[in-house]
Amino acid sequence: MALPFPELTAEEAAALIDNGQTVGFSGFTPAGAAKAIPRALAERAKAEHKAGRPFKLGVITGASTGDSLDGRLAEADAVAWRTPYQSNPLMRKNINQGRTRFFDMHLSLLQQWVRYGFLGKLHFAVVEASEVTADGEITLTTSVGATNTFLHSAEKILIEVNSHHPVELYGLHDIYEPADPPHRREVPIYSVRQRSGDPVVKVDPKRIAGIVFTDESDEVGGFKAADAITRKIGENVADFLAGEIRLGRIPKGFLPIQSGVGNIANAVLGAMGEHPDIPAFEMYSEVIQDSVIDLMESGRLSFASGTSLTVSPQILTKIYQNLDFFRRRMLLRPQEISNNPEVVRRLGIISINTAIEVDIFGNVNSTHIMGNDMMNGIGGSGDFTRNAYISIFTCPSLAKGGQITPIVPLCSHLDHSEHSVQVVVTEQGIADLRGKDPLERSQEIIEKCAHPDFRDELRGYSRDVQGGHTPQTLNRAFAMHQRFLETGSMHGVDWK
Ligand code: 0RQ
Repeated sequence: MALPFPELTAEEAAALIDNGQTVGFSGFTPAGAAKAIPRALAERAKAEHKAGRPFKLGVITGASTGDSLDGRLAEADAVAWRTPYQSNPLMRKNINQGRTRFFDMHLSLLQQWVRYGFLGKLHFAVVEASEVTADGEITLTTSVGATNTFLHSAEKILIEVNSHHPVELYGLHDIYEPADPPHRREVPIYSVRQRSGDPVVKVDPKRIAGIVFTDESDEVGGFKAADAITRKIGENVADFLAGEIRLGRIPKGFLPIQSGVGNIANAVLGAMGEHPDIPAFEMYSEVIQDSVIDLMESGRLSFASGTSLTVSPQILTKIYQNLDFFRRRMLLRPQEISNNPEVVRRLGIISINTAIEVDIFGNVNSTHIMGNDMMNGIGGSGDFTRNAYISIFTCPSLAKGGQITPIVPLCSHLDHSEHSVQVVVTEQGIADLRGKDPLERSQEIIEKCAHPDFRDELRGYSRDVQGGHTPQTLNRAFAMHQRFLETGSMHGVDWK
């Protein structure tokens, strides 16, 4: 039956959106991101700019997206402001050069901020779907992210119905949107596998301004194979967790895992899958990535709850060919539920995220390079870290060809404070910070996690400090960063 909505080209859809408006796009990582309409918006922006007219939008998504969204819009300089997370090189450049205002948000807060009106009026929701019905029931594709809230809050809706994704995706999603205070109740999730919502997002069909039919795959890149460093970091995390089971500090049946994105996270999951003392486990996380699927097939991972299925195209094909098998082992929730602090604390989730810098007292910088430049954003790392059963941060002990130590005297930007960070792991070893005061923490981190080439320099930093609770010297705290900015290396600081 033909749908009662205008069928538009991407260009016609883009023409409905005006300069200065705010758009909520589907997409959490490139998974499930709108593609055709943002590309057309970028072309529109270029044409408007050429004609001497302004054209910039407020852009909200679930998290990062792919080239068609962040890449093209950044290239066209079409983004006035952006939240909550991005990882595209062109978008990053615009942010760091001041062309796009970016505010970095905990991902679990985004949906309620949109509902509360903290981000102003949401003019359009532009979302990808695998199916939409005449009465406004929308089945999403490879992510939920914040899409259900965009659909509920926007004045008008544009939908890319993407036939690359089978309509059999119905049932993969669990859409639960909490009431807002003062009416909010507890989130009714008491186990990783529990469903508490609907398989579809329901909207008033009158708000659907048009549909664009497409057929294109997600723009998810592959992962680098684990190298010796990432493999060793993974093994150290797995050894630490196996030790905690042995000591009776983690239940024998294990607890759900949250794992960040990227190559280290992939290697950590791989090492956990191979460890003989870690039982088959569950994930309550944000992103379901390639390594998760491998572990599911080998029986090492029994269930994964996330908000996006961020897998490479060949893995997605495999999932679609065997959807019954995978649907019994995974589900996708909105990001305010996948990252919900209440649920993280209740389920006892073990969080594992990656740091750019860790200081010798256990503070973590996840977002900034040398204090100034934004990398990607805090993402979900804070949602999980602050509320985890055990919070772990990983990083290599050297960066930039050995000229930088990610273990520093004081972080050049703070995302996770010493109060939330419990364990730090590099390829050198494991620093367990629980129950340790600042002096003990600094010794633990330097001796177990720092690279041997930098240990003496780091020891030198607090050597002469007398008294006080935290051995910190304010006028020398950034001497290693300063040295790098002046010479291209953190080596050679004279502490006198
Ligand atoms: O630079 O790309 O120019 O080589 O930073 O570092 O080692 O490739 O690590 O890709 O895993 O990213 C923290 C950014 C790590 C990521 C971060 C340079 C390094 C390289 C990237 P190049 P790697 P990864 C929940 C979890 C925040 C969000 C989060 C992230 C580049 O994990 O965005 O945790 N996390 N989400 O060379 C200067 C240092 C450096 C440094 C590394 N100390 N100084 N440069 N680099 N350390 C999931 C979601 O929220 C989606």
